[in-house]
Amino acid sequence: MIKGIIFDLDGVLVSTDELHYEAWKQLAEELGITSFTKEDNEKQRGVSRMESLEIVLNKGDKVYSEEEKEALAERKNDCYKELLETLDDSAVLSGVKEAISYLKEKGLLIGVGSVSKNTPVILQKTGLESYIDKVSCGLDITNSKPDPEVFLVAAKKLELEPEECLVVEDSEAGIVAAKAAGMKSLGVGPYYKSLGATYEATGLDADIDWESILEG
Ligand code: B16
Ligand code: MG
Repeated sequence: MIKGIIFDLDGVLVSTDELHYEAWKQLAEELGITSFTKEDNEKQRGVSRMESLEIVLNKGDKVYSEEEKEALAERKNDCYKELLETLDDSAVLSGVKEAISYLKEKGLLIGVGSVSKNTPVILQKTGLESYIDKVSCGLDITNSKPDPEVFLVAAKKLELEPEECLVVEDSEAGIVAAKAAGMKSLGVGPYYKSLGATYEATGLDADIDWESILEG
């Protein structure tokens, strides 16, 4: 029996995945890397900031020290944070508020499980804060997805057992993390069919059979 739903943030609740792409693309261009594409950006879904940086740097041939990499990641984050300043509730993806309201009415607990360290500001700026019971994010963890830590921390904060939680994700790393945490998953987003999730839907605005999913 499912008692709590843990939602990933970027690409599931909000469209910030587009802003991540814009910020990484800008950094790549500043470094003289012109071949960084949307396809490369798809590999950054759900993975940490430093791992995402490696995906950009692998498109070029220059070698950077750890110190330089830290500075580059910070540069990207500054650009991303600037883009986040314009964020409002229009960034909330279609069907999100309706799905959460329905689940809350059914007595489900609602959590967020995101490796993003910008999670609190995103929830605040989009007005999603009031929909969420507990947040587990990049500020709470040391290991990024596909490690299960972010979802296990979310379950603990919700005071639920892992098997009582369902994860909603748009990334393969996130689905692997959910499995490793002992949780079932609902895969959404442009790649929902190839994520390996327990259940699949194009997005939270799809006709989802929550009744049977919640029975576990
Ligand atoms: P930040 P999620 C992930 O969020 C993004 O999908 C990924 O592209 C990003 O690198 C990561 O957060 C770290 O974000 O740089 O803001 O700390 O999908 O787990 O909600
Ligand atoms: Mg995501």
